[in-house]
Amino acid sequence: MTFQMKRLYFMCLMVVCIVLIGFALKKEELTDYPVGSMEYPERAVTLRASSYDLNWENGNDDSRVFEPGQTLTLAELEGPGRITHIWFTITGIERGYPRSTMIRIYWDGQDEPAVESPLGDFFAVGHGMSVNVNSSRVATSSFGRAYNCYWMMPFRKSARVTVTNESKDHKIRLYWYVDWEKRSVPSDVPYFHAQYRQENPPPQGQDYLLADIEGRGHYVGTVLSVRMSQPGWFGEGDDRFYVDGAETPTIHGTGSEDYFNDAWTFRTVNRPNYGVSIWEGMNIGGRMTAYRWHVSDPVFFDKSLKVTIEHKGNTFYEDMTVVGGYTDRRPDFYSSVAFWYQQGKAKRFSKIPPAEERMVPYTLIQVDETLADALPENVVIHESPMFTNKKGLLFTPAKESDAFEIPFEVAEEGNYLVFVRLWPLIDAGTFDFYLDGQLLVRSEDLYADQHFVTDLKLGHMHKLTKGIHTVKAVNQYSKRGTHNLVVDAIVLEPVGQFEEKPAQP
Ligand SMILES: [Ca+2]
Ligand SMILES: [Ca+2]
Repeated sequence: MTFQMKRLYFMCLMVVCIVLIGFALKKEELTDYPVGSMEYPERAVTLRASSYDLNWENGNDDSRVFEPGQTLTLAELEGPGRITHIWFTITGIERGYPRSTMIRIYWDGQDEPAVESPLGDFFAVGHGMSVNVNSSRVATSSFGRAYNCYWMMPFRKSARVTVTNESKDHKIRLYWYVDWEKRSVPSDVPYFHAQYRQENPPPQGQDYLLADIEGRGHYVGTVLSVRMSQPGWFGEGDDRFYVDGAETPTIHGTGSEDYFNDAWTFRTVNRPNYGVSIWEGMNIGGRMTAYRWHVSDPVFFDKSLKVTIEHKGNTFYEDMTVVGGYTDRRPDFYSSVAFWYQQGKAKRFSKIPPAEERMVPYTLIQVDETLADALPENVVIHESPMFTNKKGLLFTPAKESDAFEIPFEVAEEGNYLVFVRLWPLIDAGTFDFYLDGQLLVRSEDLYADQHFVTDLKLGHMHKLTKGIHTVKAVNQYSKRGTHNLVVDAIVLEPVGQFEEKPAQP
């Protein structure tokens, strides 16, 4: 071999080596592509815990029934990994079941839950109500009966998701998905937390406490519900964030609706990172729920974080003159869920009250029982598991303007909200509703192709004397030709007293 040939041979060898190394590098790039985007996500094993029928090839029993007081584990996951999505649908008969049903999530075998909230409030709907929400982190649809959660929840060793039916008398039925990924998770990962608390009413002279956190992490969201016990406005309240033990607020807000990113009181609105799922106005007994996700603007803390909101506003005397323009004397019912990520085990700042204390006390008057021996013309008892006592009243008017009078007894004189608990159906008609002869709801079309019993609120506060009162439903023209009315019960919810106006000097 000549020297030139040797040199050529060596050069060829070099070229082959470079090409091979190039291929090797290229192959490496193909299997280890960039992280953090939809097109090139970091690889993981995708898994799901769901309520599917274990006899999945031949069965369709895809839900589980929870007896009163029963806790079921929906998912028991072995990490490391992260929960990426949770979906539920639920059927419950009890009035307010989204508040008597609790969700709890435990990380890494801890005996205390990092997430602990009534199901409805966790999904930005307070008061035990069911409404639709359309946000980036939680969304509900199907009249509030489909619940979706998109908070990312990493864990190192294990995750356990439970639901408890804290109703005393009623079963619930639940379908669920817990979607998750088995993947690597950094050793110092902060864990997702959510904690419910309430005060009825919050103390005078102190802000309402949303969160009192110790540790290192970042705050990512608030759900606040208020049920007004006086007419007027509760929401002059500033939001205040005290970072790492600061004695004065590190971050100051200007008012309740301002913190929830709206303006000049509330109205229902759905946005990705803020919204108002419930707003019933400034009337006595009016209910509100708002949410605010700090997704693009988390509040970081190294040692601790306290989050509060003022509960000051104005109140009216009975003659609608203003008691005070900036007072925290209002006896409103406040409840909230704080959402944050933090490393390690969180300090608890709340004890969950029993289910009955999470709702304003109410009385269900089962008119199918009180009227059973004296049913009016065109009214029959209608039996169905949809009703709170498995019975209701079915009124079938013979013609337009036929009326159904429903007498009910008030045991104690007081101020009340009055609801008719009814079942909208495909053969339901349109009705005017009166209380003691006063027209309060006009032309309510009760047609629905969905199956759930719900509350119809009759006006606002009513002063009711002890004794018999009457709800009257008057049939209106229905272009569909359907006329039925199905009533489960009359609901009485007490509301506060007006403040006494001082005598003029
Ligand atoms: Ca203010
Ligand atoms: Ca009933």
